[in-house]
Amino acid sequence: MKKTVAVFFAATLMANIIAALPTSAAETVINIEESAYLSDTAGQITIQTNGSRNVHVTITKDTLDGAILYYDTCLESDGAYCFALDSCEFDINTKAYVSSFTVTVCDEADPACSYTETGLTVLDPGFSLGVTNSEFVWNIILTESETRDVTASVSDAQITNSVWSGASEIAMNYIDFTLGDVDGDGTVSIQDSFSVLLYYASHAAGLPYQFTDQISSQSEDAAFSAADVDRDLNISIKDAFKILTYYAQQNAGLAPSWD
Ligand SMILES: [Ca+2]
Ligand SMILES: [Ca+2]
Repeated sequence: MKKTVAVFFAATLMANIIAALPTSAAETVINIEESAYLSDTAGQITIQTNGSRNVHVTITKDTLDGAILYYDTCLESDGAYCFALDSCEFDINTKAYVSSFTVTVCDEADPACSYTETGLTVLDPGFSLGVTNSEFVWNIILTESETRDVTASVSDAQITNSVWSGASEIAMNYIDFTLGDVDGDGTVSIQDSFSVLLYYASHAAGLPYQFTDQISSQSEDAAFSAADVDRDLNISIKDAFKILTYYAQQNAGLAPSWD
């Protein structure tokens, strides 16, 4: 029974695994406060970040009743962050306790720069032969680029010294932009608002207008993200109005805000 369960989980993870790469330990280790939903902690994922970019982490657990949000937090300094995970979800098919998690990491300032992995599995020590804990280590490397590309090398999870472990090396390219500065001239102005209006009206009329059809010092992807100030991945008249409001507040000597 136990051997069958262990083989099943190995096969499940193998389907999601691409290649193996080692990760290095960071000096700073920060323990994230446990979710209120945790009941039988048997695993953890350590997320290592490098450099000055803030990384947003979301972890949900897959259950028969749907997804439960476990963590939704921003990692604001480089180091290693440890998230406790449980194995308390009963799998009616295998008659064993196990938890399957979905983990998403993204650049806090550029949420479109994002990586998601499903099926990160924490085994129950009581049902898995020779396993006392499940541990996963992710090393996140963020690099500025003109386009967003993500590559992930996910190791083949295996039992080492009674620990079910896996490691991932995730390289993510983010685009550097300033919210509201659509033409990239360094300021949020009425011209930026006008560009958004023009984009919205053109697309509403079925015309293939792009931000870079006008003078712009940045790429179309960067201009789009700068224009989408309410971050709904759509360019609407609301974005134009928000930029105009921001510009007016700025000119009035107030502290402008996107909220
Ligand atoms: Ca501008
Ligand atoms: Ca928008």
